[in-house]
Amino acid sequence: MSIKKDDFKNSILKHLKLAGTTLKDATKRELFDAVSKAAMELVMENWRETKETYDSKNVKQAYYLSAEFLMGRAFSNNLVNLTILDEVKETLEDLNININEIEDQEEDAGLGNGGLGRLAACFLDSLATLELPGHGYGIRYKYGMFKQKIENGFQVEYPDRWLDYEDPWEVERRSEAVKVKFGGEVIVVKDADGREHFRRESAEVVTAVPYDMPIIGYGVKNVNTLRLWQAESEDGFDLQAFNDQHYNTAVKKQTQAEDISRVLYPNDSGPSGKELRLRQQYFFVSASLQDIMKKFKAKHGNDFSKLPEYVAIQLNDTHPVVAIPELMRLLLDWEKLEWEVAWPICTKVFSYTNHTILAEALEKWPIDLFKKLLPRIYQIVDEINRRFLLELREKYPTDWQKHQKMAIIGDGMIKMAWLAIVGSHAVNGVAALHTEILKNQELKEWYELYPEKFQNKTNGVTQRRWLLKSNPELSELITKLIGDKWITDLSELKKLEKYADDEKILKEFIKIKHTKKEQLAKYILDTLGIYINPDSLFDVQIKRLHEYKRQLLNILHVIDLYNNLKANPDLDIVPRTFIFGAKAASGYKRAKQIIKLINAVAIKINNDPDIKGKIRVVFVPNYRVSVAEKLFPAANLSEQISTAGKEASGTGNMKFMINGAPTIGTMDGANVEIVEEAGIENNFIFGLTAEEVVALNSTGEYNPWNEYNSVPGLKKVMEQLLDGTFSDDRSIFTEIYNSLMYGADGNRPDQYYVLKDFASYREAQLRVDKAFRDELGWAKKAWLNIANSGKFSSDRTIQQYADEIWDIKKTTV
Ligand code: B1H
Repeated sequence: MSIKKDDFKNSILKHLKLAGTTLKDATKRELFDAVSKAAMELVMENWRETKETYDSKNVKQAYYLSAEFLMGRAFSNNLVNLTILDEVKETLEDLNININEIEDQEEDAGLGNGGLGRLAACFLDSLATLELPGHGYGIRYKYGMFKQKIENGFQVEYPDRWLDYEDPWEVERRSEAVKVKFGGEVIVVKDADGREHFRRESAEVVTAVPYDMPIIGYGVKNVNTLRLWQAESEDGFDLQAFNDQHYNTAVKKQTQAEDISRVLYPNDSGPSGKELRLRQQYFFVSASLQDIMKKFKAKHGNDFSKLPEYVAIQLNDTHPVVAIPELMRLLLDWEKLEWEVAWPICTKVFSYTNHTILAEALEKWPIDLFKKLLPRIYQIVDEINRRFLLELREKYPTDWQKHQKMAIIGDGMIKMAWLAIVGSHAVNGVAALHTEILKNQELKEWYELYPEKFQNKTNGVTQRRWLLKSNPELSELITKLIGDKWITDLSELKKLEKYADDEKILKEFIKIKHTKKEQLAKYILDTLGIYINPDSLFDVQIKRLHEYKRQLLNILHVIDLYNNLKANPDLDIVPRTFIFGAKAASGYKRAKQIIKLINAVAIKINNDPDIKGKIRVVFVPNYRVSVAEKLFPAANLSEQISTAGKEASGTGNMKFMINGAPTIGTMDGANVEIVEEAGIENNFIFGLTAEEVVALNSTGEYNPWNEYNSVPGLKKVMEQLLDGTFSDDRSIFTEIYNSLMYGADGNRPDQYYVLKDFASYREAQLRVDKAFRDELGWAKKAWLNIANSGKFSSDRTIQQYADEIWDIKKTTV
């Protein structure tokens, strides 16, 4: 689309006027609101037309159910996708307004933890851009991912008050609110035909109010919808109790209802098992399914056999899996279908994505809790389980162990992943290696039972946000060389390969990388007061803090390097800046200790004059989408060093790649495919393979003391965790030390093989150091990574979901 600058300007002025202010008096936030609302006017028409088109063409639509959507900022991204960013920028310049300052008024929509939530956001962008009828359903958390501050080297969490100002990019749709019931009693009534009817008595009723965000396709008219539900009490507060001066009682019901959408659980890859979490899940799932059914019935009446022809529902991990019994409930209790009719409808509608094999992240709910909160849903799960076990017994008549292992209900728990597999027609992993591990190890018996359900869908990222928007300088160079088709077809980047030996082009690329590094250095100086040298190698690890991701391996290597520099101040190394960004789950003690260690090492090294600035360590607090947009383009080296077999895919690895940062990493997750595409010679692979990890696990013979005693320098590094080198309080890193050397919390010593991989990692880092000295040689590696990153567009991923799972079709508006 294109805009008339005068019209847009007048629209901005109109919105300022409606807000009771003027161009002269408006605060930056008021300007942000006015400009956003002016843009929203352009969006609204396409949004309505999109709904009408999908409706009149009667197309199948997909719904992505996810407890998390890590959207980040909407402003610039939406202007980019509307293809009006430059015009808006000029319009604002005419008004003496700097667009960057306006952009910075917006809080990130941090409604997710990390990769899983951000993947959902990238998928929505791709759906709209590919003109596919696909939408998101989730929760409008009042408080998203907590704000992280570093105080005295420790992480401290503060609430994320992202909704303090009204969000101009969302539309409240109160008239489409629905009710969700919890608890109470299930009353069974038999009718004359002997059919059972289920009614609920004395349930707690919560109102789900939808708020819609437009998902704008790039350069097309399609505007899809992200619908987020907010929980409210059905009838406000209890006026009677208020009149009787029982204030707490008066608002209790209200508070209890609002609690449901109050805050995102900040546990990446590890659920909480708490009742409120189950309430959140059922709340948004029930509201979404009621919404989907309402739309279906308005269009197709009561012929529910047609539901799978018009509706596909993707379950993003197990968090929304209660949708399977909930749809059964709607079909059985509300629509009076027979079980045998309803069940195949369900399995055809649902498909399930698994995002992790970490045992602690596999959701299970205690039967008692589940039954109390969702009595009718429990009955249905029980029946699903009963029927499934019959099927299993038929197939494996005497294999009791298998029956026990695969039962949906067992050991006092409801196993949500099992329910997901039984109730879906497709189950997918998120990278080739991950899917193989699911098929051959974690879900082996399931794969044997239902081989036809299993698929791989390697993750991807949207190049609109992660290249076009966040790296306009590199985008411009690419477009100059190969045209702009890559924006909607990333495989076009392959055409860059022919410039891999073109010195002039590589130098342009080097210059751009330097510009992005200067911009990041300025941001870090402005926000943290820390100077970093843009000529040093920017070595970046940004992701959630988790032991399996091994930030610890990275920082132990930094300590070793520091020791070597202290011993030999003239050591010839490439100057490096080690950059970290990571939030730890609030209750994850070890992760928080590792953050403290990184900060302690940073202070020690950055203040040591002997080091002469050769190495620097920076921990960027409050890592989030908007900061990621500054970090990826500025990176020289991408740290992807998880214990092999543990990182299902990773998506940060892809964002580095498309911005020209080679990977130092293990053969894990999508790293395997990155190396396959870009060449092992253009990346730095090290460490145990997933198979070797499995083998080591099973022998139980690994002993970290062997590495401790034999790998040069390692003993010293480990001792420094205890001897006060990095902290006056000698005790604070003991637990890290103990977990590595003795094991903790019932785990084996060094369960993530940090010491085991240390030597191999250091050797890979030496290869990096050597390669980086050859400026053009390095640029060529980086360039070949970019040229071969086509596969990692979420457009490719989404087209595969559309073709191979959902069967939805491109629908042009
Ligand atoms: C991933 C999660 C996750 N896998 C539970 N699992 C959560 C699990 O709040 N919870 O309860 C939150 C998140 N997140 C990530 O998904 C994987 O670790 C990455 O490897 C993968 O790239 C990403 C997207 O598929």
